[in-house]
Amino acid sequence: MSNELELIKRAETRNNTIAIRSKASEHTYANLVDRSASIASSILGGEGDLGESRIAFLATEGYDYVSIQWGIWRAGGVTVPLCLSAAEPELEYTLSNSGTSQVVTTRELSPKLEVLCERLDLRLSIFEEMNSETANELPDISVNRRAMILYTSGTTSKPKGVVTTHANIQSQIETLVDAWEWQPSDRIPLFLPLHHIHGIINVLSCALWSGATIEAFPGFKTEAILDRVAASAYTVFMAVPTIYVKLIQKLEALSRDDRAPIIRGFADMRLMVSGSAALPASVHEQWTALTGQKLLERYGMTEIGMALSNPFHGERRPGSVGQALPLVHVRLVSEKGDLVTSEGEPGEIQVRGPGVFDEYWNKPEVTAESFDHGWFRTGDMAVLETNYYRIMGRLSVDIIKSGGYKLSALEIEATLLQYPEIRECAVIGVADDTWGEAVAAAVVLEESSTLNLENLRSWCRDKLSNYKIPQRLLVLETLPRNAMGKVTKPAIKDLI
Ligand code: MLC
Ligand code: AMP
Repeated sequence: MSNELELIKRAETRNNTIAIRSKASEHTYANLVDRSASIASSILGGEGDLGESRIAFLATEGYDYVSIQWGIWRAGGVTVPLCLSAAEPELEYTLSNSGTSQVVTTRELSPKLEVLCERLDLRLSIFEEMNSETANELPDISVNRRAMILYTSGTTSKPKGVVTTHANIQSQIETLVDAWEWQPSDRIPLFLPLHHIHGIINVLSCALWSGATIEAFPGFKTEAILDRVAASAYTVFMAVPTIYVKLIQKLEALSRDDRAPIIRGFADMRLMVSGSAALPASVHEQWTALTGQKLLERYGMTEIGMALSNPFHGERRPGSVGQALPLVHVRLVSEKGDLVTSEGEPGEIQVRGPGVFDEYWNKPEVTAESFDHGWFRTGDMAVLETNYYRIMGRLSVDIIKSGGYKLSALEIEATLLQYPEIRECAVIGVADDTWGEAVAAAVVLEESSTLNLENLRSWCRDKLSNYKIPQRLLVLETLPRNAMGKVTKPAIKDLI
């Protein structure tokens, strides 16, 4: 009997409890355990242990996704989940940068990867065809082994691969299961993308660790989700602020009668969480006025899991992110490098603890620079006010948060500069009521260019995920610069 990961061991005790339900199907924990073992055997193809080989996979939210994810882990591989809306150059970068050796996807999604895998000479396996006849003895997986690489944008043009071990992931899960009192009786909708930590850890993994039931949707399908909310299908709900803004708009447009069962469904939930971007206090208050629910806002990051959270019991303060979660240590460090010891004084959030990631993939120097004596530098500023942290913003203007996605202005600029008519450009995030920030591009054009937003956006579609495509365009004669000749983005922001 092999030494299984804790997540699998726990699933083995849940037997016929429903783990994942979708519109078309229902699967028990026993199904997941069996299917992931067969996927593991198929990926191993007779080998004993993948030995941390990177296996990329593309699957929609749900049973297929988890079977593949667990299958890779049980075979000793490192999961590299791919973004469903990524354009081909982005997929190619992820596959190449991670040194992926095999790719797994479903029959439906395979056209997205076939040509690319052939070009990169990568084996592409189809989930529906992975039915290993022989059940391999699965390897022992030490928790200190690498488990997952998630690509995150930052202050470099290309995204970095954040590597977490099984121990990191388990700690991130245990922190939230403990703080938010996850129960086997919980039922949660899953609609967030599964190439980011919010969907993977906070929703999917916490639910499966706890023996709860997930209802999976292929993205945020408002009508379908609200139908189920009205049927009181859920006890827990987790989303990014943009989704709460969209829900408020939707509910306010409904008649009182149509709205009533949905409001009841939300009001009856035991927990509703917001995170991944700042939840404006006004949205927090509107949601309470509409549903009676006080949203629990928390703060986290791909590299650290969740770090700060308003309390499950106690005051949930609009505009604040609460205190350090169990197992997480947080400190603020001033611009001068001093430890902040008093309330009201801002500083950079630094974090340490067992949930903090292992390394940036193949980037030892960047990894080393990201830590200050063992404390991870988040690049986010915060202040402590009557015992609650409040996020003040980010240190870098090159990082944009839009719809809960972290975007690198530099990556978008590098792409736009490939457009033959663009001579210079500066990308910034501009405040937006729905998206938090919207991507805006200020450009200087080659003479005689007739570029407009529409043709720029359609050109971008082959190169960038839809949420990275500029929403606004400002054509300038020259870009404003500082005395050093560097483009001054905030000045552009003022112009827009
Ligand atoms: C899409 N659109 C945008 C946009 N994204 N417009 C402006 N800004 C954006 N960011 C436009 C599209 O171009 C399209 O327009 C229309 O909106 C619908 O696109 P869509 O992709 O179908 O949107 P939708 O499904 O409504 O998606 C919205 C969303 C999604 C909020 C559900 O963005 C989402 O799932 N975000 C969550 C991301 C996430 O999980 N982040 C967590 C990272 S981890 P048109 O004109 O073409 O119709 C992390 C750590 C932590 O941050 O703390 O959790
Ligand atoms: P990511 O790199 O995609 O994991 O995004 C992490 C970033 O999201 C953090 O560094 C913050 O800038 C931002 N973030 C997450 N939660 C919150 C929150 N509650 N309030 C403000 N910003 C947040």
